[in-house]
Amino acid sequence: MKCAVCRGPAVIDLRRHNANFCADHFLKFCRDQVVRAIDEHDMIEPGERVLVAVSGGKDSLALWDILLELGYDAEGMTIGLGIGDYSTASTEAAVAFAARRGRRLGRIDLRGDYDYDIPTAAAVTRRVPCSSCGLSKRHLIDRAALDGGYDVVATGHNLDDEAAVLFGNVLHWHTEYLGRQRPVLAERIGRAGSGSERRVFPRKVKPLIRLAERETAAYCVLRGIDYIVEECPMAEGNRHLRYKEALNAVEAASPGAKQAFYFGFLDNAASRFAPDADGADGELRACGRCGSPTTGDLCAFCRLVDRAAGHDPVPVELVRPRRGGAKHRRARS
Ligand code: Q46
Ligand code: ZN
Ligand code: ZN
Repeated sequence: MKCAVCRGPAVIDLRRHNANFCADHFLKFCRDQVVRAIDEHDMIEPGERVLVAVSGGKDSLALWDILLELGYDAEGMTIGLGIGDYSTASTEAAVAFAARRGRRLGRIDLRGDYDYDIPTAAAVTRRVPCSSCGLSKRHLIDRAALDGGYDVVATGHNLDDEAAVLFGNVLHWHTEYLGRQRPVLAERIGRAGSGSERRVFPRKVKPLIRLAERETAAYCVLRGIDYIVEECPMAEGNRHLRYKEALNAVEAASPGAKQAFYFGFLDNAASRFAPDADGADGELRACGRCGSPTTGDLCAFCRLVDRAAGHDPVPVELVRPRRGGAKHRRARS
């Protein structure tokens, strides 16, 4: 197996590109894919301050590393979700990476700062954990970006993530979500409250859309980045993972299918659903407690805190969808 560029020994084969690469040219391939995504979708302008949402997994750490390698002014932000050993190890991986690169990592701990955690929120609200988790992460990262004066928030969603979400949205014809499934969500200016106009949502971008999960994992291994390998224990049994498995089966039979599905959607169909997303929010005003934009008196995050805070922590084992034997381990370079 030879590298497609230098003909040296290859370390990875990329069937969907019909090419093999040595370590150096694979790392270059990853950076080039990110440059292309950023350029094609006008994600980040030179000189802008970027806040990377860091989980401690392969995608967010690869993203942070690549943005730094490309010369972007990128700092990190991580949220302690309180999901047992998984969260502890995730935070450790994020902190270790930030220390190694000498970059600032903002930290919020749900239990310490807001007196709840994700397993407890799931138990109290009787909804799947990812519901309160996604809401908490979105709210706190947006808030941190606005308060910290960052121009843009970058998240580590990769091609597999986006294709799986698209698959689910198409299966159920969630047209409003299809209208929002874009690699860039523009910032929004509003007059939340009585004050003058200001940014109420930061711009959000997904620079890893041209890289598959296997590629971000290989990137981290080749760069010697320790990341948390285990999937979140609360994701077991969720639909997103089943859609990924289904798409992996299609991809194995037809390399490039995932890419064709997702980029075909962006090129041919995404704009057709934009009207379904526009106006779905209704009139926005300021949350009575935190000032975030909302359609009601209190934003969804403040309502979640009201319900979930102050309860004794509920152990992960009591909330996780299915009992399993997932192990915690770290990548070794
Ligand atoms: S949303 Fe759900 Fe993730 Fe939160 S509860 Fe775990 S699986 S961490 S990306
Ligand atoms: Zn090479
Ligand atoms: Zn609020």
